[in-house]
Amino acid sequence: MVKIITYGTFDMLHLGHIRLLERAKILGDYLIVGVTSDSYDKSRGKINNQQTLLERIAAVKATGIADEIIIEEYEGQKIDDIRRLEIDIFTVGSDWKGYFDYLREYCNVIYLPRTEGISSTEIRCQKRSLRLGMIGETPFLNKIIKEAELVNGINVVALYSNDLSFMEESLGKNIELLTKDYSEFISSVDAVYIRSLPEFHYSQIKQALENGKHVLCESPVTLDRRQCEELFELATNKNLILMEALKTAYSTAYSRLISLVKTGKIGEIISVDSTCTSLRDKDDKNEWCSMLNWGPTALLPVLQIFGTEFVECKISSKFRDNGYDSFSKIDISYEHSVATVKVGDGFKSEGDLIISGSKGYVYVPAPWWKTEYFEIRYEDISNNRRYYYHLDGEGIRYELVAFARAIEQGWYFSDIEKQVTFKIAEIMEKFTCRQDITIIYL
Ligand code: C2G
Repeated sequence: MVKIITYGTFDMLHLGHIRLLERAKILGDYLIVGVTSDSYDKSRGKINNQQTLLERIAAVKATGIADEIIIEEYEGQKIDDIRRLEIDIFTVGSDWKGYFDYLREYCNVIYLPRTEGISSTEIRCQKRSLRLGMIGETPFLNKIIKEAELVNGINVVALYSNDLSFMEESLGKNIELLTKDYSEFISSVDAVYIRSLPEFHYSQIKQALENGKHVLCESPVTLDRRQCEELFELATNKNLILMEALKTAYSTAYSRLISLVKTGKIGEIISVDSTCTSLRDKDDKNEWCSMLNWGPTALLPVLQIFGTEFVECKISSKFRDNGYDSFSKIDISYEHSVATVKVGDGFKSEGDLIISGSKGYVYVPAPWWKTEYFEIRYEDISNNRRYYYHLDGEGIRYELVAFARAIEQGWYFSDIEKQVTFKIAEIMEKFTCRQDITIIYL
């Protein structure tokens, strides 16, 4: 019996896939198909899958061509499978020609003609065509444009801005509409991404929602808790998506570490120490408060681990003449735990995250907010564990994928709990109003 194996994602199963499977089958007697897992696909940069692993397996099974289906979960698995399953022939489409020649050491390798004119990417782009508009004046928007190019079906078509000087010329020329006319802007998009000064967020979000547009807005969503709650209620009432853009929350490594500490891996958690600093580019006109710039990110693990009901919050800040803080230290006390958060764009420190527990601690090296890697360390270092989850583009593309998916399905499982979003708005409100919070002036 001649055993053949082939592998693929098989997202949105189409004629090209089916032809490949049919041709693979007639190379021998028994065809095994390896379907890639979601995490493996994400680790190799395939972030646009529309279907889950189970849906993709079911689709391949329904063709009736495969004699056996396995899951491909890690790089190098092919060698293990070929040896374990005593495979005679490995085959794959000709778009991979040469890439798998190393398998010739273990079996025959045959590249089959790829079916031209059809691909999962094209099908996804036809299925989803989200016209995204951007609001803001910061160079960060260039990153959004670049990252959006990697998300199937999202097209940045318009920019509403009072100052276009930040825009990279090569990127700007691909945007159909650069305008200061809001009505022209809002009528040309399906959804907006907002990265403007936080004091403008409330009105910009409200205007977009009232125009029936979905919103992805950088954190803090507002500088007023009540307004924040009002906007989320408005979005719900209008069946629109309002999502907080805080890219750290969408990175695999970060979300896995939060889940791990909640399983009790390091025992009872007593403290979280989170630092985020980056010396501001002196000619960056968008000078912000360090607290507004870094506070939401630095506070995220504290609020997600300990919750939003703390006993006391005290902030020690060094302020510039213009009233913006160049450095702030936030000391938060809970009933049975504490947290220390340091943020600054005028002072530099080690941007790590340390979560301390009764059995061990989590160490996330700088810059922890765009981490791919963290360690769980114990008294007996032989028990230490290291975790690595590949991260492309700081997490922005995963955030855009989550936003596009939320719009498609009409709801979303938020990577950031709403109470956390509201609490961030509340803390920022108290800090900027210098009210109802202890502030020590350094
Ligand atoms: N394919 C094809 N014609 C197309 C599209 C895809 O013949 N129009 C083939 C691919 O060459 C591949 C299989 O169908 O052999 C599955 O394609 P994908 O689902 O895109 O997955 P891919 O990542 O290309 O699979 O490790 C091997 C890879 O996983 C191969």
